[in-house]
Amino acid sequence: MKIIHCADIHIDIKELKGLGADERKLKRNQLLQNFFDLVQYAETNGVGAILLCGDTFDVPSPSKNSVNLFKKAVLSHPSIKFFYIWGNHDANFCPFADDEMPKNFILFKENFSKVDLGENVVVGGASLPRYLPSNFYYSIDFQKDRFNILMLHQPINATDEYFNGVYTNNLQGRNIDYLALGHIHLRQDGKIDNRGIWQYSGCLEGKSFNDTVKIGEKKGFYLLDVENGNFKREFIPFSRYDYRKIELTITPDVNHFQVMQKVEEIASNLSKTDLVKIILKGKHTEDNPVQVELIKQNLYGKFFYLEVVDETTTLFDFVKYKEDKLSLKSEFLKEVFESNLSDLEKEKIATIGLSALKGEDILL
Ligand SMILES: [Mn+2]
Repeated sequence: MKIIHCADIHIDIKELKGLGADERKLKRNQLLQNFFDLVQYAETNGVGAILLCGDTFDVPSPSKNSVNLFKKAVLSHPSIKFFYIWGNHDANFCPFADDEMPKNFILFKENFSKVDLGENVVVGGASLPRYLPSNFYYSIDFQKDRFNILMLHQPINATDEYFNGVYTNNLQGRNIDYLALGHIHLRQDGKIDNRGIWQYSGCLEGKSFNDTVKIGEKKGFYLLDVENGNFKREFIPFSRYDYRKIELTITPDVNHFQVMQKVEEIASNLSKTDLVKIILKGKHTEDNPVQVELIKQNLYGKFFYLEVVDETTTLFDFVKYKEDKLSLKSEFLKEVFESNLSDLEKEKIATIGLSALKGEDILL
């Protein structure tokens, strides 16, 4: 039996920092489109169940239009079972709250419950609140001779600002084969005990520069294939617009054209659907600052979104400034270099001071 494990779709996303109105609309609609594409993928590939592991919606009261379309997608695929828990973003929200629950849509509320999927596969889960119900771990009553999947939207072995979290030592011995997790947007996995593993699928599509993927990679979901108590899992890349962060360290001996050449080399591996943040680090001489605007100009229109961040610092010629007569800069440098500080500290303070006196942004 094939099962899709996905999480954190964040339909109707509110925050999309930095994007212009058109890009915002495209990116926002893509999250909903991803869900339809996912259902289509399930249909085409003979998938029996889709596990939606929380934060399917970005808000607890999504738009009527999105909810209606979501419901239609579920209702028009009766051969696929949709398992649903809510997360911290869409807490207590169920798309079918006002309707009769369709047979192929299963909601797990605060308390653990489970459903037999047939072929010896059981899916259980809970939409846990911040503080776990006291009997939560004990209520997981999976049977030994089944393949048991548990769905949760939680930090694992940790507490965060939303949840107190679930701990693997308390899940041990409870016949869990696969813990399908949502909440953390990165792909991660680990062991529960000799029998089971936990897995974060990561979000289906990134929603900020916190969800970056390496060049050549994508966000996506896991496809599980369970057969006779054994299973295979395969990651399926699925995102459309990907966040990429690129760090480039420059040295004082390179000029703008050499920097640009390096940037272009990196850019050639990126695509028009990428959201790109280029962060420049390192040092440049005073008369050779990083040309942020020219870099942007050069790459204009090549990506879905581009941000260039200059985190470089200026390498000052202290000797030149010290020789100045009656200048604030030379007086300041005299103070610093005649102090008892270490050479490293002197250089650091002198650089910060001169940057401040020149009205530059100071990075401490
Ligand atoms: Mn979450």
